Amino acid sequence: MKLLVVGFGQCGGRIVDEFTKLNKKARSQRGIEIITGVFAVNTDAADLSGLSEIPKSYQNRILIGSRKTGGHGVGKINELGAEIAKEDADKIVDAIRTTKRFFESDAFLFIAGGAGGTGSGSIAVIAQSIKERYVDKPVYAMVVLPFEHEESTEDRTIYNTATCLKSTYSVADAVFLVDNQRYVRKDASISGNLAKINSMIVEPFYDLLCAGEEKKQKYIGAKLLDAGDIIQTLVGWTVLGHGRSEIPIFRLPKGKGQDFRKKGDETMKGIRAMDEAISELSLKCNPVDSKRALYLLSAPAKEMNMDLAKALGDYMRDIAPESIIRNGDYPRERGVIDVTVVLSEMSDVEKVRNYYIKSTSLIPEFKRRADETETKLKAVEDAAKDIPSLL
Ligand SMILES: Nc1nc2c(ncn2[C@@H]2O[C@H](COP(=O)(O)OP(=O)(O)OP(=O)(O)O)[C@@H](O)[C@H]2O)c(=O)[nH]1
Ligand SMILES: [Mg+2]
Repeated sequence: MKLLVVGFGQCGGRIVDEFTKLNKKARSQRGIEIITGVFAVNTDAADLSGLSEIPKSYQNRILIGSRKTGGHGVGKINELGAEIAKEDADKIVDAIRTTKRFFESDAFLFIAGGAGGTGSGSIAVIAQSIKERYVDKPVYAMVVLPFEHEESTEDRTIYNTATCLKSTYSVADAVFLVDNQRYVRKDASISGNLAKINSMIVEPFYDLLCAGEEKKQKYIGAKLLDAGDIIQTLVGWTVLGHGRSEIPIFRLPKGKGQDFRKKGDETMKGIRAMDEAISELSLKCNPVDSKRALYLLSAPAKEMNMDLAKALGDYMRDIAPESIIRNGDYPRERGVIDVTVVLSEMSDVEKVRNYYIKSTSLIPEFKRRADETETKLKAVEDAAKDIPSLL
């Protein structure tokens, strides 16, 4: 499957940088292309210059709203981000539309941090413009949810995330939810390491996108997972994960009973990889709530067997009993068993629900603060009424 990826705001741009790297890796390791175009959209010129992989041209690094912000961002006001995106929508759509390999794209993937101003405000606006123009191509969004410490220090964090999620969900075909906090859970040392987190965020996309693009017979699985399967799976709230088990590259010569033991071993390792994929999902959620799911097993051809395929299928069925489950195998890896999991059409996502509830209670508080500021300003103005003006 080939994606055209667009990042909005700093977070979005950096993750697209990571997707650009992923495409380079697919090209050099596997000789295939999985990305048709990379774009970063921002109100902040410095953030655009800070990117490293996206081509430096103004068609790929798109500065919007420079008349309003002077190229310095919108300072967390996502309403302003949305307004600027509406004004400059044509500029963005034209850049996307005229990219060389536009028509090879199976879908769009738009990415933004929910808590900021530019990305949070603009992602849904541009998703809507693209959706109206290209009715047949799915538009997927990835919204990155803030770290816990950001939520506790600034109310805008929650409010921006809630408004971004609501608007994006209403226009995109599916929304990948990615919770920043999940990536520091296991290893606190990476808490400040956004680059590391970004590479973990894009990791599950590697095999998922590559599997259907293989042209060589020996890398095509018994059950090929292609763009059609992925598009059929992606609807509404979506999470994804990736897990891996190491397996020895060289084996001792076959002894009596070893074949049987080996098969059992592989099945265990496959299950362990799937376990990891599920426990490392991009957002904590209950798999029972998913209505569509997908898993991809990637391992050396000789390690894939019916027992392993059945064990993984049973595992998925157990955790997501109401889901339509699609699957595929990808005989590519050496020395590892990789499992990629996507859970989609989630009927309930606690974290999203909480953002909505908390923001609703914040609205009167924001109004009260705005009124208070106005009253104070008025008082200052009143006090100045007898002072002569120099203008
Ligand atoms: N995973 C990840 N999250 C990031 C990254 N950069 C920022 N974020 C998160 O994204 C949110 C802030 O969004 P930004 O993208 O910085 O904001 P923006 O869209 O540029 O908006 P303004 O700067 O307010 O105009 C916060 O929750 C950050 O933790 C990144 O590179 N990776
Ligand atoms: Mg910014």
